[in-house]
Amino acid sequence: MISLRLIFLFLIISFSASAQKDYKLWLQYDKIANTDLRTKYLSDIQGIVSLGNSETAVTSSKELENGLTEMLGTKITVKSKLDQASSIIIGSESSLNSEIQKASEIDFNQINDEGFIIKSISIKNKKHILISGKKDVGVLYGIYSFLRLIQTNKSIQNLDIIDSPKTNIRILNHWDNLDRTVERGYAGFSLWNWQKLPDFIDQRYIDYARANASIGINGTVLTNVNANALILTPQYLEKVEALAKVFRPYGIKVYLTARFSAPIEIGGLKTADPKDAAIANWWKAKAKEIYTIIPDFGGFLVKANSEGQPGPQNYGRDHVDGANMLADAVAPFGGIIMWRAFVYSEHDANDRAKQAYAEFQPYDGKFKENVIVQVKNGAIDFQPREPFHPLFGATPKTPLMMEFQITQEYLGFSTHLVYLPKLFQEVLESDTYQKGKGSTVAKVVDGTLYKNKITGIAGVANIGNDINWTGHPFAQANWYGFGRLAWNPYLDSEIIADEWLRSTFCNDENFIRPVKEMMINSREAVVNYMTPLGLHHIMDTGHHYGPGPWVSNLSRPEWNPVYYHKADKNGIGFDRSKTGTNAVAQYAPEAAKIFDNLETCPEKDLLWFHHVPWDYKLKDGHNLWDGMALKYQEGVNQVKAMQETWNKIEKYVDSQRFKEVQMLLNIQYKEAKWWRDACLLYFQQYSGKELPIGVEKPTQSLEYFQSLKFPFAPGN
Ligand code: GCV
Repeated sequence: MISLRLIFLFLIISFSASAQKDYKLWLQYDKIANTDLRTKYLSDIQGIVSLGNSETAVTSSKELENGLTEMLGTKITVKSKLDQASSIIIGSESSLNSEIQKASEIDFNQINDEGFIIKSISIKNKKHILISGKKDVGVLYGIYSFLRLIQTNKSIQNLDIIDSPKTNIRILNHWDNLDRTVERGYAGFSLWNWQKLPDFIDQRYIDYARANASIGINGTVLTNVNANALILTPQYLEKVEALAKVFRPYGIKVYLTARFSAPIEIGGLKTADPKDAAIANWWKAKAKEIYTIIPDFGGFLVKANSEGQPGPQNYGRDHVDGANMLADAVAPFGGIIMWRAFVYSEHDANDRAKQAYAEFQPYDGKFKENVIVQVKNGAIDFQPREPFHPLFGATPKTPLMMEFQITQEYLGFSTHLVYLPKLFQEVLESDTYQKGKGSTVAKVVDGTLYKNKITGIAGVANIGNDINWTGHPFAQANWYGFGRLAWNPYLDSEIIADEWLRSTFCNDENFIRPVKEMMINSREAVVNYMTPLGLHHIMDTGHHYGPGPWVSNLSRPEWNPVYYHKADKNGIGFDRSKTGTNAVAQYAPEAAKIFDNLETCPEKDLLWFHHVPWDYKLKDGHNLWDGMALKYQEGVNQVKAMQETWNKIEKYVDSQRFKEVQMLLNIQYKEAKWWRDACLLYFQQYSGKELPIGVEKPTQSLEYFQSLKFPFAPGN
């Protein structure tokens, strides 16, 4: 009996240790396995000298103390004065005494207000490492960067690191509703427990802030863009204030979504017309009310006249009128307006891919200085692959911020392992040619192309209250990678994967090498088994879970997959060339020329821009039908290879995360085959051709796949 109890206790303890691993994200701070290395680090790190005393400075030194103590396996203590021990000295420019300043010879002009410098220095013949910045928040970022060096087992000799974020606003967009459901959320319910706020501060809020600060995220929009005006009432604002207070020491500002009709819904007014003085005054008063309790409130994110949301067009006004009215309200307090360009209308017969550009490009130069237009990475909607949005680079006088989707609405939810930084990097590296060759999307976004004052990158969060935050253990890498790329849009996603794996799992090369490769290939795998060769938006209706290329009965034409693939006896694909909808003309002439010509259009985007005959010869010699079928099969094979990789690394991973990923990969494999079979059976009706050798025969009929229903698919 006793032994049974002991076994039970042991199981509980080991389960909670594993669960903690899941929860701790990339901030595991595991004790360094290599003892020689640990001893080496210990000779350079005998203490911490913390010079600041602001909330952020205290937070930083605690994080450093905890991180180092855990990784070095010895208590590393914090002192306020330098002594004879080799120390990590932390403090902002103004806190450094003349002795440290002289020894470091730091030129603070090399960094911006959020940047940091990590430098090996010598004082009285003793080696120290200085982590500094113009402001305390820079020091905080420097500390996380230093901890990452140790986490990834890098040398800390002769350090001279100078780094600043390349964008101003690095922000998560939570599509969280006030009832705690999350639109397109696949990791449980919302983190924000509105009912218990403001008095109950969940430890999660603090750990959320730590995780974000560690990757440089400095803003969070707490609420869904499909907004509820109640968030702007005093009852909710005091809850928002409580969250802002938790996030402040971590350099994170709080933003809210503004429902355009709020003056009617919570203000008792008869209209929300932006040209009506009473409405403008209502927003001014609302802004003042918010800033009185949250002085560093960031501003509003707005989805207006998009998918049924209210907006200025309800009153015969335009997006400029709406955005500028709100901009005036927050301007006195230093706030900004992030106005989304995700618009398309059922009343517009134009190609949906053209509508946002057509509407927003002519507004260039008309927005107030504190407005930034938020544009999705592609012109349709967060597909596994889309060519970059034509608005990037097309508005020299209007800053644009990137909107990526970290949550995997169209990429297998949180059941599929897809490493998204690969997708993000592909978009950021794309050449818009708007100011000649080399005018990449990254240069638009970081403001270097047109010298914009405000710059930013937003990511639609994949975070919920699941123990592991993101549903899939590897989806944590997408949150991490988003933050790293928002900090520096030129980073290489493979390096980010390396960092993340080492910080989250271990430094053993036998683990890192194969698992990194698995992550890197995972993005192309999902494109292959869902939407190869430029296919897009062929997911099932509403929830977007699984294939639905046959769907044709929705009220709005552009909600139907048949609108996007246009398969018929002659071929497949959306003709956006000069002879089709001429969407290519929205790009700079050089890019337009590349996309317009069948010969030069990258094959990965082929069916995005062209309707191509089934017999069209692809670059590898296959005809289109065979090539497409082989791509679907390749995607399935890639998932199988991912399973094989994972099954070999069991000894490097705790059993819980090992099993979770193993089960999820099994689901992904099943679903990759589902995608392949359903799509090929459906398109085969049009191609009229046999499956080529090498492609497995479907085990179910098309009718079977068409009959599948998912009434409670999450996130919908
Ligand atoms: C928040 C897509 C999603 C919607 C989302 C919308 C948007 O259409 O399916 O859930 O709404 O994008 O980005 O506004």
